[in-house]
Amino acid sequence: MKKALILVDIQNDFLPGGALAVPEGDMIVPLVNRIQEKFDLILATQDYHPANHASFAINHENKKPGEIIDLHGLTQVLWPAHCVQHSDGAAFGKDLDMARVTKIFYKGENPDIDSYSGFFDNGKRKKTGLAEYLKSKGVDTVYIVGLATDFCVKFTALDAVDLGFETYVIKDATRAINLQPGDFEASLKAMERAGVKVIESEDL
Ligand code: VGL
Ligand code: ZN
Repeated sequence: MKKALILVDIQNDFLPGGALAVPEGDMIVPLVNRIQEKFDLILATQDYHPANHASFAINHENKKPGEIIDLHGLTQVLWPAHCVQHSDGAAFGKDLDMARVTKIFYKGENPDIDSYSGFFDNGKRKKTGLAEYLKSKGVDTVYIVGLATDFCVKFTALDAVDLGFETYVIKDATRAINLQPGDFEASLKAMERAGVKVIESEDL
């Protein structure tokens, strides 16, 4: 069994003060740093949007963040502009230990489609290369942490299971956006139903 730890989108815009701040997002950082010693392979995803990205409310007339639109046939939540390429908001949190991260997988670079999963865009049209990289390293088990539980962590975990990886989400090393109250718990349940094992960091 070869295990990898995947750090999902632990970027300034998802941390307090960021454009799409996840409540308590900063609280996972010391924990994520601490658990890294348990893994041989550590990877990160980085939400990395061009300024004209279609997921930004500002790029649509008369739309506000939180509204939902149909984007080329896919349901799309509109977000505040966030994680714009080369901006400080797109950078990894300054207290996040990146020294042992061997590869970063970018997502959300295509302006016409959003990308919650670290593996594919939301239409599953294009791969990020994460699955192929994990397989090339002989990884069969992935542990997922980061932001946000109810979006990028969830879709990364669901795809990981689908791709045949034994998949764990370390619940206390994630935080949710909670557009609706209860989205954190609902997303954990949805992941469990799909075969993701939801654990606490103390179970490692
Ligand atoms: C995310 C919304 C938009 C996430 C990324 O990382 O969970 N959520 N872009
Ligand atoms: Zn995004």
